[in-house]
This record gives sequence, C-alpha cells and structure tokens, in this order.
Amino acid sequence: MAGNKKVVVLLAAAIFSAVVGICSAATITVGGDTTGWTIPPSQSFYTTWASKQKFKVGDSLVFPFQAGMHTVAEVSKAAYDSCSTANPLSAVLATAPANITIRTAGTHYYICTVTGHCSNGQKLAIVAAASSAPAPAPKSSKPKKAASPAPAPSTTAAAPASTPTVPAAKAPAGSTPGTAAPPSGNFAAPSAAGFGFLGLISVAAAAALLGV
Ligand SMILES: [Cu+2]
Repeated sequence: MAGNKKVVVLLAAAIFSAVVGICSAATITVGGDTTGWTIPPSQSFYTTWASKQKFKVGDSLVFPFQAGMHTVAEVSKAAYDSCSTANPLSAVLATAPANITIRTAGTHYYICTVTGHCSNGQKLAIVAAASSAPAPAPKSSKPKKAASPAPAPSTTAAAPASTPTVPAAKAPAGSTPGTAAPPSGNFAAPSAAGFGFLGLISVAAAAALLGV
C-alpha cells in the first residue's frame, strides 16, 4: 500500500513537472553545438556567448565535452574570478555531457576544474531570471531521487482527485457507503490492486488539469 502511494506521488510529480517543462523550461547547450564546453578560441568566448542567451530557473544547461578532458563545477564569484577549484559549490561533474538544472535566480558561475583550463577562458557566468512557471514543480525533474521533495505536489494533486474517485473506488472495494473518507484513507484502502489503478488515473488527470 505504501508502495502504491509512492508510485502515485511519483507519477503525479512526473506529470506535473512534464507539463510545466513543456510550458517553460529550456535546454541550453553551453558554447553552442560547434564549440561546446572546452578551452575556447578566446578568453571572452563564454562571456560573449552567454550575453546572447536567455537563462531562467528551471532551464537545463548541457555542457558537451570530450570525455576525460574537462569537468564542470559551479563555484562562487570569487572562485570564478580567480579560477580557484578549492571549494566548489557543486559536485565536480566529470561525465560528458554534464547536465545542470538552474535552481535559483541570479548569477551562477561555472568553471572547468582541470588545471589551466579556467584561466584559459573555460569559465561561464550566467544570469538566470525567475521562472515564469506558477508552481515550483521543476525541483523533482530528476526521478532518481524524487522521494524526498515529493510531498508538496502530492497534497495538491490528492485533494481534488479524491472527490471524483470516491464513488468509483468504493463500489469494488465493498466498504461502507456514505462514509466520507479522507484522501489519505483512500490511498490506504486494503483493496490496493484495483483501487490503486483508479487512483493513479484520477491523480494523473487532476495533475494534468492543475498543470494547464
Ligand atoms: Cu577543461
């Protein structure tokens, strides 16, 4: 039962972020398709490139580079200016291509941590605008570790879903009619198999409606 609920929550979160993603989030290839993430032809290359782009919260930055040759790490402004690799703000990403989702508005700084590369211009500063999306759903865009941030979307989606679900779900479940069951009670019902599927559909529908 608990597993069922988790599946519903994950599905709702996935649909939510997918809908929001279609509306607003972009994937941006750092350096463009021809240059990508490398020691650039000029020191000002990434500054010039970034000045022609628009970045916002929820967008994904893709850093394409030759495997084993470069890395990407988000750093402070001071570290960006001095090309210091001592205290990066993020993990050092060494797998190509590296993907980074912009989480907060404001200026973000990225460097290659391979010796000499940053000082030769492999450094990027971007200014991200606030997201235009109504909900903070993009947080859970990576399903691998979506378990902890899920509670917010689940309550939103479960509330409206319970209304249309109750009559349909109660019949096969054979439980007492007329008892107004709370949303959480619905998901904990013993007739997990058939009901879980119905609940899944209605939550998905509700999530889609809310997202549009
Ligand atoms: Cu490099």
